[in-house]
Amino acid sequence: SDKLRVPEALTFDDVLLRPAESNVEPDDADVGTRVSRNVEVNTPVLSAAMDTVTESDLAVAMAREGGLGVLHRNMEVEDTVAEIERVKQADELVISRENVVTASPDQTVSEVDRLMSSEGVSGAPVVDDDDEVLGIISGTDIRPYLEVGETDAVSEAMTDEVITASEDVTARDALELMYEHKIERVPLVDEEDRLVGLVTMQGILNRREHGNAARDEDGRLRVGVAVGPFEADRATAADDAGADVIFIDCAHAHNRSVIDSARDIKQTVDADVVVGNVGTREAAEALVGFADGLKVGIGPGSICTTRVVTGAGMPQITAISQVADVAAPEGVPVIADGGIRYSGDAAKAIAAGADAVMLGSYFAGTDEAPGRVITMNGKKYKQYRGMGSVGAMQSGGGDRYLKEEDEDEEFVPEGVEAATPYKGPLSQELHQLVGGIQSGMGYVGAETLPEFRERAEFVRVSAAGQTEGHPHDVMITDEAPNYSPQ
Ligand code: RVP
Repeated sequence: SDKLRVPEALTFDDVLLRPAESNVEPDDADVGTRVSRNVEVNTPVLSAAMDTVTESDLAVAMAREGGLGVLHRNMEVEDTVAEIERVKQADELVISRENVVTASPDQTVSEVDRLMSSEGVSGAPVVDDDDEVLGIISGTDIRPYLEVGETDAVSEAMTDEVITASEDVTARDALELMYEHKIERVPLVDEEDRLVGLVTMQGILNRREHGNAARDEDGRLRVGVAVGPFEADRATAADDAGADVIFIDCAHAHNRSVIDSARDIKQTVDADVVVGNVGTREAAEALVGFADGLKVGIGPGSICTTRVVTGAGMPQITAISQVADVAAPEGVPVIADGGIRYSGDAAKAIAAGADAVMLGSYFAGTDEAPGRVITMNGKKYKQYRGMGSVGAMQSGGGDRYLKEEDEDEEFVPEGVEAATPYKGPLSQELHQLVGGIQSGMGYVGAETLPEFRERAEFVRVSAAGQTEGHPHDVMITDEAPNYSPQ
């Protein structure tokens, strides 16, 4: 029957990039891209919105390296807001009044010491009831008092000759002041000497150190947030809190009620709205009219069982290419989500049409991911679970799979709970990933990602070719930073 005259669909291992004449050195290849209509980043990589991958710590690390972290949504809406604020404030040059930790002159030195360590700051302006700046107190002022066990008041210990600046001070001037007076922080004050903000040496150095960071117009780190397909309240709250991109997070976005809801959400927020996941041309056509970005992936994820549980799915290279065929002419960016094990997979995803890639398992083992390191048989791991696993669905978010929540019934999961090797800091992993993409661009002769998509040609790989491509007939003795056998 016609039903069995079926088209072929391909995934990462089915193809390779055909080498082409090149005058591009990998280090010069520019990987800047857009993750959505209005949001540019310097690294074409996003971290998955999963509760074992992206919370504020990882999102901060991602943005500092030029990419975008997408906060998961297995939390209360108010926690989503707090998480966004944590990312937005991480590298803020001027800490605004409400976020400055202050001391009052009649607190005891040990009280202030405890306050500073719980807030993670090393110094605090001392203000009176009218918020007028009287002095500044830091670890160096406090230590001599703590040594002798005295409970003196802050007013005794603080430095009362405070160097302040006005609200509109530039980073350069603030830094000059700090160097000149050998101080670490400058309170900003209004005409009446009332505290309006604080500039710290650490804040300025953070900015300098992360010159490639993904930042918004105000210089704050960028952050993405996942919301459920029908979670207008979380979307509005995330938008108000300053999220740069809102991701409508659904396992199958080519669904009438999901599309209607996503369109409504898009109309009520300022942030860009990326909709997913999709895996076909028709799905892209249904969404491209209003979405600011499309996310691709039906079943490729490392912890995903959608294809075996439901029998549905789309091999990822074909899915990316079908969606990009529709989205690219409309100027709508495409994000390839899931199934990326090696940097070469990321290069293939982009060459097939993606503007950026999203990874879960690749980052779940890093220091910045939630959860602690576990040791099994002498090896270190971190927990990594699908958002459609029983554990993750019990913590919320079953609507990702368009299921009604019913406490009496057992879940039909579409994901598993697993462990992934512990990897150390995220920056190292990302460095390998981006370096691999750049080298791929070198083999194809592309200086930019748009050029990469245009120039890239694929060849089909046989099973023999697949074996040839991995290390073979040897025993690996030293682990490479970017390769481990699957
Ligand atoms: P991977 O990088 O291969 O680990 O895949 C991560 C992606 O898998 C996520 O961004 C998401 O789209 C998908 N996912 C998350 N949970 C599940 C599941 O439980 N099936 N799938």
